[in-house]
Order: sequence, then structure tokens, then C-alpha cells
Amino acid sequence: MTHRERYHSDPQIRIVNGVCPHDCPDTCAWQVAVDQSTGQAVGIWGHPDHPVTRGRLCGKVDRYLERTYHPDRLTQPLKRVGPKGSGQFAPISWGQAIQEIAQRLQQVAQEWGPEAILPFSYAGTMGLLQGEGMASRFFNRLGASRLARTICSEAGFEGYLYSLGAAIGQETESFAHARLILIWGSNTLTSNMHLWPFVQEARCQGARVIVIDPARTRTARAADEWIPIRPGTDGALALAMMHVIIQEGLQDQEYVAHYTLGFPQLAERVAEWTPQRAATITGIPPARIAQLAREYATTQPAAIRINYGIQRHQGGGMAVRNIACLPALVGAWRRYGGGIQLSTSGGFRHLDFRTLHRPELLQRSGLDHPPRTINMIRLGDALSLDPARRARALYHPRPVDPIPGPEEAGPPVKALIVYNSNPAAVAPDQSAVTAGLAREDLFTVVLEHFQTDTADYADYLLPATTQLEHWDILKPYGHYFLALNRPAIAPLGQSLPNSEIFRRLARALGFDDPAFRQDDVSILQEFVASQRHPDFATVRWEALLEQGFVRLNLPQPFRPFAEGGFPTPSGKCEFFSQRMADDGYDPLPTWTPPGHWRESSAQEDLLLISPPAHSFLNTTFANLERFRRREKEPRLWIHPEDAAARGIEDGSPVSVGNRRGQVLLTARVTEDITPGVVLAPTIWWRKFSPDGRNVNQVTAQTEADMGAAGTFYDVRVWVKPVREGTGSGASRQEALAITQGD
Ligand SMILES: Nc1nc2c(c(=O)[nH]1)N[C@H]1C(S)=C(S)[C@@H](COP(=O)(O)OP(=O)(O)OC[C@H]3O[C@@H](n4cnc5c(=O)[nH]c(N)nc54)[C@H](O)[C@@H]3O)O[C@H]1N2
Ligand SMILES: Nc1nc2c(c(=O)[nH]1)N[C@H]1C(S)=C(S)[C@@H](COP(=O)(O)OP(=O)(O)OC[C@H]3O[C@@H](n4cnc5c(=O)[nH]c(N)nc54)[C@H](O)[C@@H]3O)O[C@H]1N2
Ligand code: SF4
Ligand SMILES: [Mo]
Repeated sequence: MTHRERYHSDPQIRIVNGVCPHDCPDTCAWQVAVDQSTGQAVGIWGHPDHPVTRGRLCGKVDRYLERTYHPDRLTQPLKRVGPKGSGQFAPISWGQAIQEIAQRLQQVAQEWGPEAILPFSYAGTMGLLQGEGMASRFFNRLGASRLARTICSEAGFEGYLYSLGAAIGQETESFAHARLILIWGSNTLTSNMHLWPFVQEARCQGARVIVIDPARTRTARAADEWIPIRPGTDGALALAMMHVIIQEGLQDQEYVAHYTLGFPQLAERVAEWTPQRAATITGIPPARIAQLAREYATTQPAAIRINYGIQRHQGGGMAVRNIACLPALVGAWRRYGGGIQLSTSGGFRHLDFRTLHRPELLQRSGLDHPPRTINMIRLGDALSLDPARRARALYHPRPVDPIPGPEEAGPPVKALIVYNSNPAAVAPDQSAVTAGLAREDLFTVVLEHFQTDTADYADYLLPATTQLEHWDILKPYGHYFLALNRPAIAPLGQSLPNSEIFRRLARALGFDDPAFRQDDVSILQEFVASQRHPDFATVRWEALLEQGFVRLNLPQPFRPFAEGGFPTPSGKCEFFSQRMADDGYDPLPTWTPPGHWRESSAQEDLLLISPPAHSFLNTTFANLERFRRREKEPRLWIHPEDAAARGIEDGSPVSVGNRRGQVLLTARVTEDITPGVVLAPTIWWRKFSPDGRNVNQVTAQTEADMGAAGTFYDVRVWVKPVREGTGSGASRQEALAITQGD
């Protein structure tokens, strides 16, 4: 008898349906076993009936109970007692904390205007309620600055939209039917592991799996072939593939004629993109590019999985825009198993958020203009007292958007409210961020599970509940099942759901709107009931309660564009996009070089990428010893040629830096990384790193070509050996000492 079976037959045990809250495409449905005599959760596993979860959680969330019950969990409100940034706190009652915070926010709003208050959040939980649910109501009513949430996916998302109209992709289950699978800039086994069983099913039927990645990741190792590529050059590869396909007449003439726009212009454009030309850019031999194009065009169904790793650079939007044209060119959409998936979130694009977010509350804020929008990846600039830098943080995503000047910067940020995020560790240009967080005049409130690097800078640190302790609804970005999360246990200690914390703050600020009196369950019920679009005909509260998840009302099998129907302005896959021209872009696929390509530097002579470590989820789990042990230490993959040229040995400390900062890592000398490129798996907590920093010391606030998105993998660095004891190079002591200057 398995544990699970035992739990099911034990009358003492209650089984509660829920869903993983993390920022991961899989959004796994889970079941929690609760011992009714103690109220303790004693077991957790993937929901066996969910068609994508299929009964399995990943190696991180398998341990979600351990994380929830960890002795380091925050269980009471805390108020700062030491100097700013020291992480020294003393307990305070909820009543007092809420009252003092409300008072300070009121002061800031009176003196500087409500836009001096900035919410900062991302996807610590992807829950629609504990994410931006009650928070939106609160910040709308307040008239606070808005946050453009650009840290992850916006560049690729926009690029995909220009070509296809919505972030709709072939469904995950369909990959089992593919005969060729390109895994392109995605480390599937780490960041999207529930796709893999479908990939394996396809392989059992003879499918070939090719991984295109600068690194031989665990996914590349498990695939049939690894094609190493220079970071930021995928757009050029896609152009050359289109060149070969069109030159050899391998396109699907009929599909192209009926369901695409601008084929003649595309043919003319890609005529110049020979495999030879792309080879000099991508580092992939011309013959391999031509062969890949033929294989792709002649093997059906052909599936492409791109993920967000591919678009974290200054040409990221255009790269995705180009790749997204490929399936239409060869007619891959026709068959189940063919197409492309970047995200499935577009399947949920008709969700009506009005009852949840209450945009009309803004009218009660007293603000006579729409609040400014601050780009989250420019948090360093946003927290500056210099209006010129603050203006740079204003969100202006398209080339046609006017560049804001210092006179439009608005008030300095005087209060920062952080929830579901850990900016001191995850945001780029870390020294700029910490300089801002360290400002004595900045009032910072952090809602958290643990005392993160960001929490150290808080004036008030408020204990939040985890997914085991609160209600929520989640929409995934790697399949088409909406899920309900029911609390399995009572909140630990005095912790409260984000929703309740914002509710209490609202009341303390005198916001008497009924929106702040609604409890979590009624909010979710109302949200579900308010959906009118036919895509949500299957989404009923009772169904969610009973099963835990429901599939959108989509045809089964779902072949989204088998007969066109692209949600673009023309209704076709747009090889030529007027919307792009109107927004200030080249209307045809082109190669937008990454920043590191343009700004060559003799000193900063290596390219750094820093994708997710297997055992962390962004920064989540990275504070727990079990997961840190799995990752060993903050590391740098470096090719033997690059290591030898610098006198770097495997396992030795290296200093990685550039104009912005530096960080101490341990070299892993390996042929698993393309020469000229170094890779640092992350996101480590700074306080658990040897020098109290992480790799975001060297990343930049620069925006991508589209969506004003982050460019985490577009960084030039130098790498130097750190000598133990005396000798040339920096000593370990010196490397560590620099930290104090942060
Ligand atoms: N275990 C685990 N899972 C996660 C996360 C985590 O931290 N840990 N994070 C979650 C989040 S927030 C996200 S957004 C997703 C991210 O998941 P993915 O989109 O898979 O993102 P990355 O791991 O950033 O990048 C994937 C691969 O792209 C490669 N890559 C980098 N630059 C380029 C390039 O220019 N071209 C090509 N072809 N490849 C490139 C990297 O080497 C990496 O192997 O994963 C989610 N899942
Ligand atoms: N160098 C480098 N930097 C990166 C990336 C990279 O690949 N390389 N990836 C980028 C990407 S793709 C992303 S998405 C961002 C991720 O950035 P974040 O979203 O900030 O990262 P997470 O670690 O997922 O979540 C942050 C915090 O949310 C908290 N949290 C979770 N649930 C709740 C809740 O219910 N209530 C409250 N109050 N808190 C909660 C967790 O405890 C955690 O500390 O990082 C970006 N930064
Ligand atoms: S992190 Fe991803 S793979 Fe792991 S349980 Fe959550 S949704 Fe599933
Ligand atoms: Mo992300």
C-alpha cells in the first residue's frame, strides 16, 4: 500500500485539493493529507486525475510541507529595531502594525501625493486573489503608482502576439503526437517538467527531440541532439530556416495562401538570410542550419517549445516573433501535435477581472490623472532621488512611445510595499536596488513567508500565509486547466493571507467601500460567477470545489489554428504586421541584435546567462538547507578554453564582474557551455552566498526591444580567478571585503 492509498483509507485523514502557487508553467494540481486530530498536513502529492500533473510534483514542491512548517517561517508581525537593512526586528501586535503603517502611508500620500507609494510584486504566488486580487483594490483606492510587471516574459509575449495575436499555443498533451520536437531556449526538465512525459511518449513513437540552447542542460542531455547556439541569436536562426524552407519550396502553399499575411514580403526579406550569414551570427554550421530547416518542414507534426529563456535580451521580442512564424509557414498547425507553445495564458485572455480588481475604485483616490506606471526592472532607478533617473523608470514599452523627461518623473518613491517578490535578490542592477532600499527616508513594508534579502530592508515585516493556508484561484501558462486552491490547514502562528493584510490596511485608512469587507471565498465565487465568455462555460464554482480544476471550454483535441482563426487584426498569422509598423518596429521578421553584440568590450569579454537552478524556484526554496545542498554553491559554468585562458581551475573561486558590480562564484569547468559564454545557475539568496551578493550584481536595468522587459541574459562580464592566500589576482579576503561597501 502506498502512502497515498493509506491516507485515502484512514478515517483520521482529510484530503484537500489545492494547486501549486509557483511561477512555473505546470501549475500542478495537488492533494494534501491532513490529520484531523492535530490539524497538521502530513502528506502532499500531485493530483492523480489532472491530465498534465498526472500524480507527480517536482522535487521542490514535494517538500512544500517542509517549507511551510520550517522553523524560519515568519509567524508574527515585526517592526524594525536596528539600522536600515540590518534585518533586526522586534515583534509587534497586528493591531499596532496596521495602525502605524496606515498612519505613515497617509502621511506620505498627504505630503507627496499617493503616487509616492509604490507596490512591488511579482509571482511569488500566481494566485489571482493573493497575487493582485485585494492588492489591486487597495492600490487603486489609494491612487498609488502602478507597476509594469516586466521582469519575466513581456518581450517574448509581445513578439508572439505580433505574429499570432494571442499567447495561445498547442496544448501540452499534444506533444505526445509530434514526430519532431524542437525544445528551443527552454530547460524543460528543470522549469517545465510535466511536459517531458509527453515528449517521451512521442519519442516512443519515433519522434526526434532537438534542443537549441547555449548550454548542454539536463534537457539537452536527455534529448537526441543538442545544437549549441550563441545567446541572443535565435532570431537569425529562424530567418535562415525560413530562407531554406522558401528557397526549396518546402512551405505549405495552401496554408500560407489561406491563413497567413505577407508571404511575398517575407520571401523577399529572408532571401538575404542565407545559412552562411546566420552561421556567422549563431555559431551553428550552415549545413546544420539547412538540414534543421528541411527536417522541420518535412516532418509532421512538428512541435516547438520555446520558453522565456530565449527572450531575456535586447532582441528577445523579435526573436520570438520570428520563431512564431515558422509553424504557419510549414502548416504545422494543421495537425494535432504540431504548432508552437510559448505560453497558454492567452487561453485565459477573456477572463473578466473587473469584479476582482475593482478598477473603478481609482476614482475615489482623489487623483486627477491616471497614476504613473513604473517599470519593475528599473526599481534601482525608480528608488533614486534624481528625477532624471526616476524618469527612466517610467514605463514606455514601444519605440513610438515618447521618452519621458525628468519633468514628468513625478514624486520620489517614499513608501514601498513589497509582496510576492524578493527584489533585493531578483531585480537587475543590484547595487542600484540596494542603494534605494537603504534610503533612510524610504518607508518599506514587506509581506513574506521568510526573512528574505528584501525583508532585511523592511521597516515592517508582515507574516503571510502559504498556499496550504489560504484560498485562491490559479490560471496556468503551460496548460488549459483553471484550478482552485482550498486551504488545508489553519494559518501558522499569526500569519495572514495577503488579501486580509490589505483588507486591514484599507480599513485602517478609512476606506469604507464594500470591496474591503468582502471575504476571500465570496470574492472568488463572485469572480467565477462573473465570467461571461463561452471559453469559461465549464468553469463553475461547484465543479472547482468538487474536482479542484477544470479545463477551459475548448475543443478536444485542441488544434488552435488548424484552420487559421488567428486573433490578429487580419485574422491571419502576420508575416507582415501593420501593428508592428505602427508601434515603431520593422513590420517584417528581422534580426535585432542583443545588446552584448553591439557594445563590444575588450575587458568584459564573456557573455553571462543566469538561468534557474534546478532545485530553486527563483529565490523560493533557496533559503532551505536541503535545496541549497542539492545546488552545492553559487557556481559559474565556464568552457575549458575560456578557463585555461584565465588560469581558472575546476572548483576554484572566481570573481565575475563588470561596470555595475561583481560577485564571487565557484568555477565549474565544463564543455556543457558554449565557448565565450558563462552560465550561473540562480537565483541564490545573497545572504546565503559567500560574498553576500548574487549574480544580479552584474545584470542591467536595460529594457528589451519589446514590452520594456528585463534583459537578464544580455550581460558582458570579465571573469578572474580569485587566489587563495597571496599571489596575483584578488585574494578571497579582498573579494569578500568589497561586500561591505554595498
Ligand atoms: N526549477 C525551476 N523551475 C522554474 C523556475 C526556477 O527558478 N526553477 N523559474 C520559473 C520561471 S519564473 C520561469 S520564467 C520559467 C523559465 O523557464 P525557461 O523559459 O525554461 O527559462 P530559462 O531557464 O530562463 O531558460 C531556458 C534555457 O534557455 C537557455 N538560453 C538562455 N539564453 C538563450 C538564448 O539566447 N537562446 C537560446 N536558444 N537559449 C537560451 C538557457 O541556457 C536555459 O537552458 O521557469 C519556471 N520554472
Ligand atoms: N539573474 C537572474 N535574475 C532573474 C531571473 C533569472 O533567470 N536570472 N529570472 C527572473 C524571472 S523570470 C522572474 S519571474 C523573477 C522572479 O522574481 P520573484 O517573483 O520576486 O521571485 P520568487 O522567488 O518566485 O518569489 C518571491 C517571494 O514571494 C514570496 N511569496 C510566495 N507566496 C507568497 C504569498 O502568498 N504571500 C506573500 N506575501 N509572499 C509570498 C516567496 O516567499 C518569495 O520570497 O526573477 C527574475 N530574476
Ligand atoms: S513548481 Fe512547477 S512542477 Fe513543481 S509542483 Fe509547482 S507547478 Fe508543478
Ligand atoms: Mo519568470
